[in-house]
Amino acid sequence: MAEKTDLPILGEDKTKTYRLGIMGGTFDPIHNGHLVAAEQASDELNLDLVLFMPAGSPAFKQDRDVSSAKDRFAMTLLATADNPKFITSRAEIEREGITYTADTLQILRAFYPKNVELFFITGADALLEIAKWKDSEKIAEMVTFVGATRPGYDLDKIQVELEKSPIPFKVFYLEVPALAISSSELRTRQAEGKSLRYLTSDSVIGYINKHHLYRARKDTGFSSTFQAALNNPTIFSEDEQKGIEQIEKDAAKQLEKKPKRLAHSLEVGRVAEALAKQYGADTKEQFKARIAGILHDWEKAASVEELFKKAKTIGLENDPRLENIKLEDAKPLLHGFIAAHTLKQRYPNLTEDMLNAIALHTLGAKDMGFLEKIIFIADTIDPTRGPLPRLVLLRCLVGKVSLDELYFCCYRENIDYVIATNRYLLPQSLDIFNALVKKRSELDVSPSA
Ligand code: DND
Repeated sequence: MAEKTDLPILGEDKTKTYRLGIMGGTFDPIHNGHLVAAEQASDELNLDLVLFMPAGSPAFKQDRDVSSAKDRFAMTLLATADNPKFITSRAEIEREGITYTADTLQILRAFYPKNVELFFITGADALLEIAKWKDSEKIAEMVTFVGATRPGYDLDKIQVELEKSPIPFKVFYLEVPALAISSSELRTRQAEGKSLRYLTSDSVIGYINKHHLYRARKDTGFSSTFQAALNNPTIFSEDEQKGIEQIEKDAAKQLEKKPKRLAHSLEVGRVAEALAKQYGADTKEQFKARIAGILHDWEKAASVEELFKKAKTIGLENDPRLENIKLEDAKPLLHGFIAAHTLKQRYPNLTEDMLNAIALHTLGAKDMGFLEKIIFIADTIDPTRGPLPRLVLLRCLVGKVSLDELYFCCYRENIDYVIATNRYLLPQSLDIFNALVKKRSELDVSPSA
C-alpha cells in the first residue's frame, strides 16, 4: 500500500502531534469557496497539510451526470498547485465503485500513525447530511468535522440538529468569509457564456475552456456516452496536438468574417473525432477526422459566384466525381471540391482520404470510405445546427446503428432538406440515394435498426 499511494508522509516525529485536514468533494468544478474554506481551516486549526480528495463516483450524486474523474482531478490539482500546504490525491478516483468517505478514512487511518489527527472539512450543507453517510458512526470515531459557514446556512441551527443525532460527531464550527459560490452556479455560468473570473483560479478556467466542459448541450439528442466522448477529446501526441491548434488558428483566420461557420467547423472537427472513436478508429484516424472536420468548410468565406468562377479556373468540370453534372446546377456543392483542391496545395501532408472527405461532404457518393462517411455525418448532425427535432433523432442513432446506416439516414436528411427548402435537387443526388437504398435492402437493414 505504502509504495502505491500518493498520500503525503506525515507523523514521522513520534513526540509531536500532527493535524491533517481532508477536503473531500465532487469538485465539479473546484472553486474559491472550497479553497477559502480549506485555507481558513488550515489557519484556524493549525493544520500541517490539507488533502484534497476528488471523489471517484460521488455517493450522493449517482442520479446526475458528473464530469469525468480525470477532469475533476486535473482541475483540483491545478487549483491547489501553488499552495505548499495543499495536496491533491488520486486515492478516491482510483478506487472502484461508489466513493464512500468511511472507506477513505479507514485507508487514511491505517496509513497514518496515531500521532496524526484527522480533520474532515465540509461546508454547512454537507454537515447537515453527515448522519446519512455510510457508516457514519465509524466516521465519527475517526475524524473531527470542520463545518464551514456557507451563506444561507445557520450554523447554530445545524449545531442543534447535529446534537439531536445519537451519533457523537465531533464538530469544530468555522466562520469563513461569506462566499456565495457553488459548483452548480459555475456550471450554469459557463453554459450561459458568463465569466468565471475571480470565482475560481485562472488555471481552472483555462482547463474548462480547453476541454469544453459545462457547455449547454441539453437537447442535442446524443447519448450520454457519446456526449462524454465529445466533452473529453482524445489526448493526442504533442505534435498532433500542436497540429490541431495550428489548423484551428488557420481556420479562424480563413473564416474570421463568418463566426458561425467557424464555430460549426470547429465543432464538426470534434464530432468527427468522437464519431471515428465511436466507430472503432485508432487515434491516428481520429486525428485525421478532427483535421478534416475543421477544414471541410474552408471555402465558405467566398460567395457562390466566386466559387463558380474558381471551379471553372481549376477545371472542376473534368472531375470524375462530378461526372454528368453541370457546374451551373451544382453551385451550392462546389465549395467542398474547391476546398480539397486549395487545401491540397496549402497542406501537402493531408492524405487522399482526408481530401476526398472534404470534397465529398456536400454531394456524398454511392461508395464512401470510412473518413468520408464520418465527415458527411458530422457535418449533418453537428450540434451547432441546433436542437431541430429531425437532427435530434439522427443524433440519437449514433452508436446504435452501423456507420453505413447512419450515413444513409444523414443522406436522406440532406435530400429531404433540399426538397423542403424548395431548391433544385441534382438527379445525381437522387441516384446516389437510390443506390444506397438498394445496398441497404441487400443488407436487409430494418428501418428501426
Ligand atoms: P460534495 O459532493 O458535497 O462536494 O461532497 C462533499 C464530501 O462529502 C465528499 O468527500 C463526499 O465523498 C462526501 N460524501 C457525501 C455524501 C455521502 C458520503 C460522502 C458517504 O460516504 O456516504 P462539493 O464538491 O459539492 O463540495 C465540496 C465541499 O466544499 C463540501 O463540503 C461543500 O459543502 C463545501 N463547499 C463550500 N464551503 C464553503 N463555501 C462554499 C462552498 N461550496 C462548497 N462556497
